[in-house]
Amino acid sequence: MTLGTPPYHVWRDARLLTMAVDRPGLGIVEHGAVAAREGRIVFAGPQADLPQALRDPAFATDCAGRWITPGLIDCHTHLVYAGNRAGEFEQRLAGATYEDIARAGGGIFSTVTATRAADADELVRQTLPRLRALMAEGVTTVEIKSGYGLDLATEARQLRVARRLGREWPITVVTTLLAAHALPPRLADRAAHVAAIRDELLPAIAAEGLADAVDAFCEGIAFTPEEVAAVFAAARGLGLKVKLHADQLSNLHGAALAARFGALSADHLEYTDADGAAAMARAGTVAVLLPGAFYFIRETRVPPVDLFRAAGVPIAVATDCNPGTSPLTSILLAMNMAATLFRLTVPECLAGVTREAARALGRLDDIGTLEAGKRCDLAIWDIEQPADLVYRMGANPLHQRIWGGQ
Ligand code: DI6
Ligand code: FE
Repeated sequence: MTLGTPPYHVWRDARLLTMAVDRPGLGIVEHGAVAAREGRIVFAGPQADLPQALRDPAFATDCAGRWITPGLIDCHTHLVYAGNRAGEFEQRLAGATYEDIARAGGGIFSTVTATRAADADELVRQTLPRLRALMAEGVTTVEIKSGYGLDLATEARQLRVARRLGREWPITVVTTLLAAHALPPRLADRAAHVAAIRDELLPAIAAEGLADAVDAFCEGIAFTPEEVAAVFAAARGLGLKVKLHADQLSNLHGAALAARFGALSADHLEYTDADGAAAMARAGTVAVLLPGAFYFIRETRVPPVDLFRAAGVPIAVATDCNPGTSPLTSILLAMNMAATLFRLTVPECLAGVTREAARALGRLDDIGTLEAGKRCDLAIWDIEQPADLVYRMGANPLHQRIWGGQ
């Protein structure tokens, strides 16, 4: 079939934020059109350049000047879990810190207990409202981590549920194993636990094809850089990409550690120093900023955005949706927070939830920009200008969401 052979579909009379790598800034096209066939973009650009073969009005939608962006990408979430930590939120309001609660056996462990007790259907039931909230704001790809099981059976169940959500709902799900998220309470032998993750859990998850990447939490209250390195070496040995919760609460040089393993991304990064930023730039590791967690735990140290800019580190923005430190299911609010709290520019915020988020998932060849050859994942917006998407709080101007051309 040639380019224009029906069935194809054209969204015309639109304004495009193509986010294309080879265009300046946001890659704006004022009088634009996007055409798709078999779920792929075959044309995105000025309407005047639309090939004759794609001009049949029977296959066109008039967008009436609305803006089209690539479908949004939330590249860091812990969406699949059971239970509720609102009580812990109240404890923190009364003065307890996140670390106090974690050391007292609460925090992550209360979610682990609830998640271990929930079967797959129950996990789906509890996760769906969060997934729907993201989809309602134009999210077409979401990364979902495990990390609330800590044992093989539960980590595998979380990842199977994540994969199932991707099969049953019109959204692309990318999965990440986060077995090295927390050390189980009353752990007798720390070294044996890390060895079990490395030698048993990881190979089993990889053999079932449940994880697209491996993550870890490198922190004083979690895993040491040496322990993370052991897990990462095993992951790389199994052909899995890595990413890291790095330098969130202190500087354990997690950014540089992630870079050393060629990580897709290093995430949080409030305490990252210049050496860490330089190492990330050399490795092409994306900085994933998570302003929801920064806000929710009332962190005061902001990630070194100027260092990332100066070093040329790509910057993405995500919700970090999780029950303990970022109960946030709005990617639009995450952009507003990244601008307000971290001083990202509007183009940086928009790139952070499209092109750079795709890069953070290792999927830039498939999603993240409006360019011929990519999946036709679109968000169509009732806005006057791109800044409206970042500026508002609590508004949802999504007009329509297209996933794989549908
Ligand atoms: N960093 C975080 O902010 C979350 N996990 C992590 O590694 C917190 C997870 C939780 O408290 O449930
Ligand atoms: Fe996280």
